[in-house]
Amino acid sequence: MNNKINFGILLLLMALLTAYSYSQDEKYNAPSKRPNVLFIMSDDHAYQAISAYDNKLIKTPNIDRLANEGMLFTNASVTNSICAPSRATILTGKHSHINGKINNVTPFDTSQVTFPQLFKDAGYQTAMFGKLHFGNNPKGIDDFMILPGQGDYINPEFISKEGRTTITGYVTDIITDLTLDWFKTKRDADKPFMMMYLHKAPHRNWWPSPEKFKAYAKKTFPEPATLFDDYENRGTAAKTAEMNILYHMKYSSDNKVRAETLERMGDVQPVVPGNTTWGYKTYARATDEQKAQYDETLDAISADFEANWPTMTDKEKIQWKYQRYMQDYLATIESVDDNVGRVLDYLDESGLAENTIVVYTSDQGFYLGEHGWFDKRFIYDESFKTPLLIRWPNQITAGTTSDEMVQNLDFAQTFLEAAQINAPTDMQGESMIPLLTGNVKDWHRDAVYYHFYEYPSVHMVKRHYGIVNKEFKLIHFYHDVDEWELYDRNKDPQEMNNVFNKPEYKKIAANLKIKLKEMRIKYKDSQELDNKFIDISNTALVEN
Ligand code: SGN
Ligand code: CA
Repeated sequence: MNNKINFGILLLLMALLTAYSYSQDEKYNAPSKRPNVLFIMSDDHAYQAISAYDNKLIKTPNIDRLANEGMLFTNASVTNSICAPSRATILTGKHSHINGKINNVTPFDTSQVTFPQLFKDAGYQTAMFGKLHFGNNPKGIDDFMILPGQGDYINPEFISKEGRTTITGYVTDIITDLTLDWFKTKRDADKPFMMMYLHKAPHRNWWPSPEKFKAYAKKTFPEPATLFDDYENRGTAAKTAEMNILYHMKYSSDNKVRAETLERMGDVQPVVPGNTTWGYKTYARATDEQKAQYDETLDAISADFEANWPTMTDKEKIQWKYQRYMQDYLATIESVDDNVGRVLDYLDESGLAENTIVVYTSDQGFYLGEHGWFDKRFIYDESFKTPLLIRWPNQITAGTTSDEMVQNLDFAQTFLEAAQINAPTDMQGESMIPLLTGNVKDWHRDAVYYHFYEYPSVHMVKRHYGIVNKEFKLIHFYHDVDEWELYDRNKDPQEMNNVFNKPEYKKIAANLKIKLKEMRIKYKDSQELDNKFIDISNTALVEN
């Protein structure tokens, strides 16, 4: 009897909870069945290397499908252009200064609420495969196999609930195999799913699969207009950053010239200080059979380098390194695209595509030779912006584009609203549902806030914060400098001229300064916090 009453009360409670669980249902025409979410993210994938954005460098037909069948965001950005902080922002829906993961080194406070937990609590089945970057037991995830830290391209090790295992093969293929295997063997057809499918590629040092390494080493790519940038008309930060292709890209670990060749040539080392051979640690992981598949191409690269380097001008060295860089970077992306195709095909074959939101993004953008750079960190466009393509049948009109200022900060609230789960009120983003469903009038943000902290550290990009709207970008570099920069995004899309001190921009700069101040208050950032994070970082900034 008692049990019956208890059961009745339980049912009543569950009904109440369901009714309460989503009270924003006016905002979009929610499907009767809650949608699945497939969140695909790669590591350091520049939008310049997705043909839906720009087809000069590579064709990515599978990723492009999401734009053709969904929406492409041309002004999507991150709040802090570096790996682990971006992931923490995505999981928590909060800026770095609130979630505490300001750089790759400080620990992530796992007591925080992350959006996968809320999905799990709401009855979703959750899974994660690939690179998370931190932790070994992501909260709210039913099934996972994640790479430790940065992970490896060849024969990578994975962490799961059962411990660590090494899987033979190429990382991008393996992460996909694990994802597909989960869909085929573990998915509970009675529950919606939230899958995080997270690629390691195309992170440095860029190791392609053997076939693609061979094929891409023969290709030549167009150079960006600003490859030989001398940073005139920019501030100290651009001039002192250590991510220049000529000076900071390594012939060995990055460009894959054999250590023996460099040692024989002797005089190469001083040109790039610290041109160590440790990058070959990826190659060292390969079995003899796997090594043999790389050797012919590696030998050809070394032979070409040894024959031509001694007579190269600095300009030619930049060009040679840029081509090597693109060959490897883009080859890793072709694998990502092929594998995304495998997963999209599976969604089609299994009938899941119809009710699944598919997102493709990166943890930030990347420089592909623009301003003579590789890597990221800056608020300048190539690293501030990130690719974002979303497909959601019956909600997003196929083939649409949005230039609204959306951020990785918004993902959690967007997914939660799509899944009809209430978002915690202290999340700091905005749900993108109005944009996805074509109700642009319900989208009210016109500018975003950015803050980068990891300095002094690898690549030496100075601390800075700023405000960006569709027309302008105002930046304050601080800590060991106090410099302001202003860019006119429409007139100077390559960001070659800091106009902060130009009289004709005085009023604009003053207005933006006020807005930036308001924004810092709105997001609860402050000089006090800036100083606190400087103190914390002073204790230890060792890259992982
Ligand atoms: C390593 C890379 C850097 C990269 C950081 C952070 N060097 O230090 O180029 O910026 O990781 O990357 S490497 O020689 O080890 O590849 S992040 O994506 O994790 O933020
Ligand atoms: Ca990254």
